[in-house]
Amino acid sequence: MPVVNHTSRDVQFKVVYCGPGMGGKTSNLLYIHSRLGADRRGDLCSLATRTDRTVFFDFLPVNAMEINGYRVRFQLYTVPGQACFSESRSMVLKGVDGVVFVADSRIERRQANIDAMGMVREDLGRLGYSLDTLPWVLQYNKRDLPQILPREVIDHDLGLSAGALPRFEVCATSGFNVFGTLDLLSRMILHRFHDSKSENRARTLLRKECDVAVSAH
Ligand SMILES: Nc1nc2c(ncn2[C@@H]2O[C@H](COP(=O)(O)OP(=O)(O)OP(=O)(O)O)[C@@H](O)[C@H]2O)c(=O)[nH]1
Ligand SMILES: [Mg+2]
Repeated sequence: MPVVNHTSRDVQFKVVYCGPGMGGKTSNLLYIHSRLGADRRGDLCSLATRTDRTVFFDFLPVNAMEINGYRVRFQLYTVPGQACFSESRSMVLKGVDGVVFVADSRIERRQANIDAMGMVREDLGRLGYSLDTLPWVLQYNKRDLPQILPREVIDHDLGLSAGALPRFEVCATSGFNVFGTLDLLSRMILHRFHDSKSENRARTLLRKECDVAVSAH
């Protein structure tokens, strides 16, 4: 659910990157942080172990645009992929407006993808959300590596039929399709916001501009 502040003229949407441990969630945020100028984003805040495993979340605020005096921001979070951090995931997912599921394309991570999708659905369900209604995008990450699963196998494993769900082949470390993912998801979130019944005033203000979303340039 977006946070709309009419006093500070601010609309904030929450985007959460989910998926298996070591799949590339933090790498997405690192790349976005490295490519946006300081006027377009805040500091990247990460809480990780010494081996760079996320234990609570990563957080990166991104300024998308200003419309009629309202600043639109996307708050990007990652959740830890490790099963033991379920509580962290639930806290971060509270109030989510859109999800990026970062699947790891490596053959040996096949079961990890399945488990992670199960956990995301469970974590969202506990909060009263569902991937059936939330805007979300699938990333097939690590497409630069040899020995990767065909996209169709990942789709099948995750229970996804051929359909309208947006999917991107990604290399999070080089940045391939990282902004493509965020740009599309932010458009989906803005369209949904426009169609929703709440926050009429901000909705009207954002209406004409909801095709302008997040890109690196
Ligand atoms: N070759 C390759 N390596 C990647 C890619 N994306 C991430 N990595 C590497 O995979 C490892 C894990 O990436 P992270 O971004 O830390 O993964 P994470 O999903 O945040 O992991 P957790 O915080 O443990 O849940 C790092 O060594 C990254 O450099 C990719 O597209 N290609
Ligand atoms: Mg991480």
